[in-house]
Amino acid sequence: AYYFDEPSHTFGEYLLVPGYSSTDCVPTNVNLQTPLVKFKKGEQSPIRLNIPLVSAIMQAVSDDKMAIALAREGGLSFIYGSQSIADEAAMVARVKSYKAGFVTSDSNIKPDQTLEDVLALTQRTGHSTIAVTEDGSANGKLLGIVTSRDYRVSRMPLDLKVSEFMTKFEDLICADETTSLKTANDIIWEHKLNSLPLVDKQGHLKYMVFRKDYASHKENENELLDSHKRYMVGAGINTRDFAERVPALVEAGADVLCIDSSEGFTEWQKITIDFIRQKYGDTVKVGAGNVVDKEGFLFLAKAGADFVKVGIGGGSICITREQKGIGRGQATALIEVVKARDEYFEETGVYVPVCSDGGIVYDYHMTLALAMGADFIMLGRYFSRFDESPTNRVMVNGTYMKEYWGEGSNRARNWQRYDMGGDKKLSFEEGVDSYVPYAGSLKDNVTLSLNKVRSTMCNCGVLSIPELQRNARITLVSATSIVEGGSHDVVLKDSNISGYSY
Ligand code: MZP
Repeated sequence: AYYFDEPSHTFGEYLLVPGYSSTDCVPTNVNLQTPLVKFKKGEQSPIRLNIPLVSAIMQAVSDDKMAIALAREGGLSFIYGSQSIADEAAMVARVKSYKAGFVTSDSNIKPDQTLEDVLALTQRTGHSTIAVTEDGSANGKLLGIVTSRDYRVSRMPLDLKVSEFMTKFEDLICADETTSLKTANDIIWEHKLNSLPLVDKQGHLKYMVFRKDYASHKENENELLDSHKRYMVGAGINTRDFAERVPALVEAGADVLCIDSSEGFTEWQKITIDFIRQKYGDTVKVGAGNVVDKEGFLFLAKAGADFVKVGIGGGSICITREQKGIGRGQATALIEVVKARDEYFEETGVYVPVCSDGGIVYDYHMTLALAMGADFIMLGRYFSRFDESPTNRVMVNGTYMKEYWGEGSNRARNWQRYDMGGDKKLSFEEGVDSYVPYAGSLKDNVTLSLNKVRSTMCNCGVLSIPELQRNARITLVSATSIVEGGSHDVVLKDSNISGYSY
């Protein structure tokens, strides 16, 4: 047998050591954009995320509702594949048909009209206001009508800094459904929006007003000004029925696919990728995994994967390590795969993004995963706790919980995920059925978690994920210093107050 020199470690055994922070290092300046699929040196990834979070390919996590909520925040969901092809394709189609635009309050506007239609109409009729509805449809709950008192805003120069823009907020008056007049700022905070659209005299979308703590990067701004685009969505596939499933998902409009498997270093994955390349060339993007070492990464990168997912046995509901004795500490697996990705990039000029999948317990684990080189992070338990996850909210011993079960549990029976070419059934369980504490809305939680990530990045003196990957300084910690990291040697007055976020 071959013995690895080092024991394998988890995220909880590492800490980041702060670096020099200049006065520019403030959380609002942090850019969390990241590539999702492979690209050549000097080029940009054809699909990028505004935040480095994707939701797990699981029945208890990623349906169309979750996908819309997460896409709104700039991340992406992979709709679960352990359902019929027709049902999965229908979920994808529902996300794609959801319009992320804004509509006017004009009664001539029909629910199925696009933002372009609306703008054309406002141009013709000379409307000066735009209504913002909760779901972007004409029937949606009216959040507010934005107008400018004398259209002064349309004369503001485009290069105006967001901070300066904010001071001019009082010029903008808005009416909500109660028709009382409010400032744009009031509406933004009241409805927890990231931004509001502002229109010029002709009804053209001219500016976005951002929340004070919202990243003010030009790229973000531009992307939001194209915001009538449809939401992006991914979908899980397996190595058995890909010849039927892939065409249905592509037809439904999936932006990216991912082979969902507990073990990705297999010929089955290559056969699946080959099928996609033969049928669609590079136009259909597909990630592969999961792997935990250099060999696994190189195999999938050479097979043509658009990204590679890392992680075996670290998921919160996973008992693969107990059942089969395979796996590797998530941090060690990630560090080795990232090294292989960087060497592969040096040799071939092709950058294959790496996704760290599973095992995130504290918010700081997200920052650590990114610092260790992950381009984005897949989370199951984290998202399952929110209103938007597909599962029931139940009361257990006086506390609200959400159900969360593994794909390898008897409840999900996703045998294709654990398939090694045998019978079409789950031979034994590799996952559990569980509860997780209910945590409220996705938006509130993601905002809080990413505020922590941005803040830590500033402590490390970096303003982007690539900078974090290059400059982070990471230390292993001893078991004793892990104890030192929590509150210790005091009697807590309120047991809810601790470093533990969920
Ligand atoms: P976590 O975010 O809950 O820690 O982990 C989620 C990840 O666990 C998923 O993305 C998937 O890779 C993995 N998973 C899903 N089901 C099982 C199982 O039943 C599992 N064993 O390990």
